[in-house]
Amino acid sequence: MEYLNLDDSIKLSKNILIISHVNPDGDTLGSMVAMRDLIYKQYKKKPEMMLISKIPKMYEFLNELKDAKHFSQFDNSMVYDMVILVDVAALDRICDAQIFYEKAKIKVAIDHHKTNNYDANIKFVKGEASSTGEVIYEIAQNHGWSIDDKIAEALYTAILTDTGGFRFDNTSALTLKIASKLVEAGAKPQWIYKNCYEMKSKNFIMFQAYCLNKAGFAENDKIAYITVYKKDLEKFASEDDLTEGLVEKLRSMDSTEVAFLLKEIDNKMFKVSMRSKNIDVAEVTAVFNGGGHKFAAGCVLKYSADECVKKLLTEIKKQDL
Ligand SMILES: [Mn+2]
Repeated sequence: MEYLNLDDSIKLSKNILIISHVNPDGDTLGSMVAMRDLIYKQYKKKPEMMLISKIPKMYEFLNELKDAKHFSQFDNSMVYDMVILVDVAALDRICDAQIFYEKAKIKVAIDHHKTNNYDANIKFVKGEASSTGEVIYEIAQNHGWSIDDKIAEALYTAILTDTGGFRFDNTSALTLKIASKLVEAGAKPQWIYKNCYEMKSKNFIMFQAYCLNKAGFAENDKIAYITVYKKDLEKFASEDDLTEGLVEKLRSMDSTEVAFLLKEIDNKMFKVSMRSKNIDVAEVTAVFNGGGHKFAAGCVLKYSADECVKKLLTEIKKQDL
């Protein structure tokens, strides 16, 4: 594919669309807003922003997201000069919105997933970056684009959430340097932290307490697990993703080596999220056609809850706990 330069391409494009991924997180949303504002400020063109699913409540503090529209509000026959995907690891992460990407005259991908391998005319993929927000910061620097306080806030949110609050092993010296530059540009760490991590509903806290109370343990508490049924989720009805962070809570226990969460999707069908401190849980979930990383992996099992737990425990015990 012919090499294109981002600056010239933006200048040539009359209409630009930025697409975030399904089940959006802080990185894809912060990156989308930042990219929109960077282009708007620098080129006086206002890209449109597309959501594939609802914005989690915790990210509504990013005011610019009010301009984002859901996929269903777009005219499918529309052809954009430029379509930019942010934090989209694979094209199935934008679901039916792929048609907009396929038709685009200039396709741009900005991402930090090492496995990113779809076609684009312009690609900024940095596997070693903590987040797409970090990649966008570098694009802005390299192009001499200015970063105002709103852009800084969006990029800081992207980096903060993808590094789990600067705790995960993707937090590099560069990540912290960029975060520092963003604070200088006007991002307020305490305010952003409060919005991302301290705005849970009462139902959310009570649901998590309820789940932790009925956690199961095996192998001298080296394995900890929770089963969440549809009826539980309905009972605590909430707009929040009630299971968010739950499996990490179990992992944080000193004795835990492997933690997993079984979430009922349908009768005899469970989505498994597995975390570990040392062992490779991607190897465990691969047995059940799942995928993921060494310390965080998942799969779907089609058995009763008891059978799922039994099968998973058997596989986990094969590892060197
Ligand atoms: Mn990301």
